[in-house]
Amino acid sequence: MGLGGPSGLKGLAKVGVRCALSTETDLESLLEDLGLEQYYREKLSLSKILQIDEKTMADDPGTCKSNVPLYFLKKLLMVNVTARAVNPPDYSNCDDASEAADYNFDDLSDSPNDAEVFNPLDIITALFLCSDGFVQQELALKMSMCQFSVPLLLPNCDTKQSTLMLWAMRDIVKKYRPPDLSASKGFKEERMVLSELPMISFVRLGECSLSKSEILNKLLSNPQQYHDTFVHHNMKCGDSPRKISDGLTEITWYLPCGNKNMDIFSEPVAIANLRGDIAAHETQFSFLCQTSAAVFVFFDQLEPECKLLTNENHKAKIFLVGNQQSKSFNPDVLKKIANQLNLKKNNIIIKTKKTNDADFVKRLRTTVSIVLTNPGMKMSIEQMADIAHELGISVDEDSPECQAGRKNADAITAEIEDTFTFKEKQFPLQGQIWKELTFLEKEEVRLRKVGSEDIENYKSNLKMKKQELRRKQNSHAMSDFMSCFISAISSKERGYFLKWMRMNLDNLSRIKLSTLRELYKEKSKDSKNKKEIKEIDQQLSNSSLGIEHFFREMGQIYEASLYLPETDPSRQQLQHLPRLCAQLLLDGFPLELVDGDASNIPLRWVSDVLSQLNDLVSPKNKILVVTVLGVQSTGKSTLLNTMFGVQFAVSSGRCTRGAFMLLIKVSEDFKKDLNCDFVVIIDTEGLKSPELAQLDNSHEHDNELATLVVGLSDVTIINIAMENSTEMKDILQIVVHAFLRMKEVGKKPKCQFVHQNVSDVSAHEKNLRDRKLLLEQLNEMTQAAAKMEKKEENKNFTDVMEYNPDTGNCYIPGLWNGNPPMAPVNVGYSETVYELKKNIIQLLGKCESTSNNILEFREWINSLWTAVKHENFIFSFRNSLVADAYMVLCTEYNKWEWEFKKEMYTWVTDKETRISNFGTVAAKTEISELREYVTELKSEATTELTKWETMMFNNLNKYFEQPEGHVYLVEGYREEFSNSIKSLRKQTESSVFDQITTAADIKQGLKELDKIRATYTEEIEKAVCALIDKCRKKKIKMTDKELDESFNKMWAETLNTLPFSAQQTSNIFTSVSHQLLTNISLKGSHASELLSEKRLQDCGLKPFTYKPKGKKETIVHTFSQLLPWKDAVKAKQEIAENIISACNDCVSDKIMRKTNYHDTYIQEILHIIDERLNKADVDTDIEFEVSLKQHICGSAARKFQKMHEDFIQENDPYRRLEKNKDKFCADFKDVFNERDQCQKKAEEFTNQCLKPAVEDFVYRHLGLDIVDKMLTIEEFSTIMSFQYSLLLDLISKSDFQSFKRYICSYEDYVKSWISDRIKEIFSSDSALCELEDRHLQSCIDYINAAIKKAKAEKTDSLKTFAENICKELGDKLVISKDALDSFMVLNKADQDQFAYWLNKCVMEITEALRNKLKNTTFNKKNTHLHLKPKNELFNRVIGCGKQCPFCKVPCDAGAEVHTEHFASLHRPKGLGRNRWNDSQKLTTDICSSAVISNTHFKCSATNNKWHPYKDYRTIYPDWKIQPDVSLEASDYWKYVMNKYNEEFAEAYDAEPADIPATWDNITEEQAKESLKKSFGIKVKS
Ligand SMILES: Nc1nc2c(ncn2[C@@H]2O[C@H](COP(=O)(O)OP(=O)(O)OP(=O)(O)O)[C@@H](O)[C@H]2O)c(=O)[nH]1
Ligand SMILES: [Mg+2]
Ligand SMILES: [Zn+2]
Ligand SMILES: [Zn+2]
Repeated sequence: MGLGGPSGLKGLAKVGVRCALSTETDLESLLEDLGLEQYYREKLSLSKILQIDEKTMADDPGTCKSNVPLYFLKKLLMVNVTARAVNPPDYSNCDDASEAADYNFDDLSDSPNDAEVFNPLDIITALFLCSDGFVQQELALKMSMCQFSVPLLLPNCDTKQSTLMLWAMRDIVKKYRPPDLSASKGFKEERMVLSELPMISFVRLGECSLSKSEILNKLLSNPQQYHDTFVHHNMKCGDSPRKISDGLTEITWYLPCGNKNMDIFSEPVAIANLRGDIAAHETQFSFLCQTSAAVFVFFDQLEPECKLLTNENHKAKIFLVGNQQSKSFNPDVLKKIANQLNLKKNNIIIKTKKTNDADFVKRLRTTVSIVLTNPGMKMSIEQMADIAHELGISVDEDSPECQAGRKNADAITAEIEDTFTFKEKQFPLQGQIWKELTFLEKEEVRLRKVGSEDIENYKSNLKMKKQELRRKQNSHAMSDFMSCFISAISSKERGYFLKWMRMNLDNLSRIKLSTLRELYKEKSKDSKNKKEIKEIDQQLSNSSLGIEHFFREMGQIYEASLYLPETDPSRQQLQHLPRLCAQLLLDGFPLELVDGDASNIPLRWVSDVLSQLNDLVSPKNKILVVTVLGVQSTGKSTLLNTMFGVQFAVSSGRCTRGAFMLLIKVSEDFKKDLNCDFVVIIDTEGLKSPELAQLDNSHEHDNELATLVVGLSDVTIINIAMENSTEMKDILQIVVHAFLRMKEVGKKPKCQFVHQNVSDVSAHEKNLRDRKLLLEQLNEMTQAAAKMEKKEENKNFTDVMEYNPDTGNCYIPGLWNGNPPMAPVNVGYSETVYELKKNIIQLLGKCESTSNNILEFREWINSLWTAVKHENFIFSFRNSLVADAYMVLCTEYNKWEWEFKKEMYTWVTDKETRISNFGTVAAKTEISELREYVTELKSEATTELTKWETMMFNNLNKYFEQPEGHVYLVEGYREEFSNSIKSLRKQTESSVFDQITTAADIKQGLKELDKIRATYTEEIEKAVCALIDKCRKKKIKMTDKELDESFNKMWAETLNTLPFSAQQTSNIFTSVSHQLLTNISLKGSHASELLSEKRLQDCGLKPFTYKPKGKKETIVHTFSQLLPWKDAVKAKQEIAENIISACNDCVSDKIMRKTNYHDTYIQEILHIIDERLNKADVDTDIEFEVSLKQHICGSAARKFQKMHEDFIQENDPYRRLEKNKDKFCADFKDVFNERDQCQKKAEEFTNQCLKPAVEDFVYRHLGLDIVDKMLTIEEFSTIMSFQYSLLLDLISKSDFQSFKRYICSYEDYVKSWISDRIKEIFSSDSALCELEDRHLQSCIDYINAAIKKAKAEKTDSLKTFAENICKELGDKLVISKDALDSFMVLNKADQDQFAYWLNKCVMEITEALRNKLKNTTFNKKNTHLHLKPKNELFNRVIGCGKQCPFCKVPCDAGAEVHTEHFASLHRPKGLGRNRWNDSQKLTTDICSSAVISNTHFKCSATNNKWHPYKDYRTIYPDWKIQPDVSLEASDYWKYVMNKYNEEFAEAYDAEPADIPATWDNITEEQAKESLKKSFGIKVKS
């Protein structure tokens, strides 16, 4: 037998170049035709064949011949028994091929019309030759599941080297029932290469007219069910010539099921079949003869001298099988040979004319059965390796990698005697310690056993216990086995090593486990056997030992090492473990996510592995996740394995524990369809029925698991075995809960129901009723679940789930076609699973949200699991992705909101200016009636408001449509923001209307006065003119003095003729009283009575002090302590002071503008008070409210009274006239003397008319700009980032007083902080100057343009000229009428001259104003601003102003209108004065811990009755207090309280708190870090 060596395939290296046929070997040309040539060298690998690509979605290879092998492979991997039928390819539609432009004549043989087709055996042989060991194993496994024969000896026709496929078959494990076990219903589960079975071989000598393979198939088939185990002549393509598969020896097994009537053979037997003539394959024949119990030789014609058959080394019994009907059949030769071989009659089987096929097969069966009763030779395939070596047949396991892997694996597994003791000894970290750790981790967030202990102390103790356990873990040195394991998986043979490990471990525990599993399955059918089941379950868990246990230990070793100092060498040595594991994940090995035994996730370990994975694949790190959920042992793992070709552990009984994930690559060309780089598959432990779940409280475990995996998945497969509908109901309940929770956190995974074991093909139609029923049940359960989770708005399953009853169901027939072990996989099973796979891939492709990347997946695992550990999932869920998305949304919203406000502010300023100029020459409207003008403006305002409102809605909608940024996660907040827009519009509308009305009313009030003044001016002017005429007539030169005298005389006389009436002032107190009464009377008669007790005039004179009436009021807070009496009083006093301060700000703002009083002013103030009181969480009584309002209104009325009087005085016509007397006089003299007035008048006009208007203009706009600029600073972008900056600043200051102010007078502190920030930004910076300059310049530009325009229109008087200028500026500047009034009509000065001087003066005032502004302090400017930046910013960052009812931290919600208040960071209540009653020590309890504990509180809201903290929402329904999920969030305040414990105690007049031990370890850095985390601040800063 010639060993050809590897040189035979040289030609293949030249890919794409076709060599002349003569130099090409059969193998080369066939591989080329099959499209496999490239894989002959670089073998097909699992990752290559499992990846999801376009082929996944295509049903057949089409017309392309070279696609055939890969399609065969694809179908085979899905255990489709029709896999062999992909050959030949379908040529039915093949026109496009011939249309190809450059028709290649060399390729004629490839043309579709070529009738040449591949023999299936050639395809199989070629595939095995081109696959690596792992693919070979997979091929063999799937072939054996299809009950196809598998290669035992694989030929290579080029090298003439056969290979024993021992490794390839290693994975095949079969279960059967030998006769000796049939009574006990026991069974045997064996790895087939290890079982010592008799082998019966079938070979052919020379030509043979009997189809050996077909006869064999009949031999092995049931009468009812024929199955093609071997490829034979009469099947599709079976007759096409074999090119490379002669010499192939196949093997299959016949295994009994223990039923005499069904079993063909009652003993297990291996059947081998050699392809080709034994004369040409002597080696193979020898091999068979030395390993088989019997060899059946098929022949037509025998040579008399047949050396082949008479070889003495052959141990097997020989049987001769001939066909009498064959022409060449020669009985004489047969007799001779039979004698030579010493064959008995039974050893010769001749098919005669009389025997039909059935009889013939029966005869053969009988013969085989007889052999089996006394086989003589029994040998396992593993043992055949030696014989193979002797004969020069190579063994696939000979490869060095395989051997090295085996050596490493054996070194570990050889030492294992008892799995349980091995685990105890070698895996100490994952045993009891890990379970205790799990308990502590859960208790930390459940606080079930806190009892009467101080919560924070209790938590601190738990933390120390955890550290202690980690120390204990670290005290164990790593076992030798673990080091061996780690070094083995670091080697390049790790693939083989892990496979060997898996098989070895499986072999070790199989016997024990499979009996236990069977027992478990048996017992769990009847829930009465509770105790037994529990015991079996425990035993199962004790005796199972798989690779996952090694990895689990690795994870624990790693996690524990993180508790060592960073510099510790043993910690550093373990740093690489996550990367190692990440590489394995990439190689296709599963990672244990949930440890099913401890029911916990090693979060740090898993996180770090995923981070490493991310590093390895980035930027190709996008993933989509498919999960399966269902009752135990319903074939979930089988389903995934079939679907994706993976190898999750499969077995009957309790098998998968916890949850495993693995990665499947998506091919480059398919990424555009799927939009991800990997598909993650998660297999989970089966859910238990409630009866079983009760036993070990695994209900909780099931729920946790389901919530986790549903939360992680994009598509969840719900696996239901149809038989048992109550079982289905139970798991659906768990599933519905999980979906409901996901909806709450903003994730809406898709789901696909899979109904298994459906027998009928028309299932889908027939099950219409069932589907309806299913949906009804789902709806019912949704309602029940919604009630439990207190989310009753969910009425239907489709509310929580994207589910279409018609397409969301898949009916899968039973897995086996017939009875195992001899049943092949049902074609229907494979085909429907394939449909399901396509369906799921399509669903994945449709996931609108851009898929998560690995890091986001990691974040989901963390947040889901953390929330799952809490008792109340929804309320404990916190995820940085959601937080980020919320933050971004808030930031965006704030931008839109500011845009809106800015536009409306500018609009209303403009309109106010117009109203001020109404009725003057500067008026910008044709409308002469002010009321009418106001109506018009209001309608204009409505249009404007609607425009901007719509814009905001559009922005919001657009925001939620974008694919990035995980916007779907904050979909739940959409409504709030939408309502906020509506509310913003409403508020703005009312304030805009108010402003217009007020401006108009004030203007209206001035109208009479204006008229009077105008008449006066007219009279005076007339008089002056008359005087001038009179004087001129005198024709004498008059001295200045004389002129003065005559002017004075005229002035006095004229004034005497004018009817002066003193201007009436109103009594503002009356108006304010009236408004107050209206406001108070809404609160009932008692309130009105209280009001009438005191005159408003007597109120607000002294500082407000709160004097509670009646006996000691009880304001009770938290636990058993009442908030001390004086603290309660103090709290109210503080509230009052805050309100007073806010109202004072408002009043001074009005006064500063020097306008008239208007009722809207006091209404605004009352509104402020009401709103503040409403927000204040202290219970405010009516006495308090009335006295506070009286105080504020009294004081305000007094100030308004003065303002009003000032205003009237200012606008009094007589006074005004008097004020202008000098000017009139001067003008009179100038005109008389015919002096040129241009310069003087120009100066006057600019200084009195334009300058104040320009200054006012700048101040009107500056406020807006300042806010604009401030809002670009990160800290003002959202409430949360503001809080973050504020607290960060506080801790950096490390000043106790600041902390105290922050806590005790929050608003005050915030206000001054904002002021400081504004000052800081604008004093250090020339930014303000720039802004001022810009406005100044734009204003001056307007003026210059107006002058230019006025110049173009020739007028005859300066007054008209000036008026023309004013008219131009009427919508920009508020023109003082007064200044214009004093413009003498008689001035006939030169217009151009005037304009010249005007320009000059304007330039001068520009400079003057610039200097003035430069020299004005920021504070001074601030008082002039119309829009107060401080207030604007304050309103933005103060949010809704509500405070946590327990610890008083402010609400962080970003939408102005929200239904739930929440805070990112709660603090110990002691910081807010809370103390223990008896000891007077400040308390350390934090509400975010209290709400998950079993403790109680009482306060006035609970009527001083004890109320469980957990149930706080019945008392404070609008608060959402999330538990501190990270357990570190409150580190900031813990640090602060620890640091200033004494100071706080002293300030609060209490005793210092007992600080829990672990608080001492918190560093400033950690405190800052916790702050960052709590507010979701990204690295920056
Ligand atoms: N008769 C029948 N057996 C099936 C079917 N599907 C799977 N099996 C067998 O049922 C057994 C259990 O299958 P698994 O895939 O391990 O089931 P599982 O749901 O993953 O089990 P757990 O992980 O333990 O919950 C295996 O022996 C499968 O071969 C089916 O449709 N019909
Ligand atoms: Mg499973
Ligand atoms: Zn709180
Ligand atoms: Zn709020």
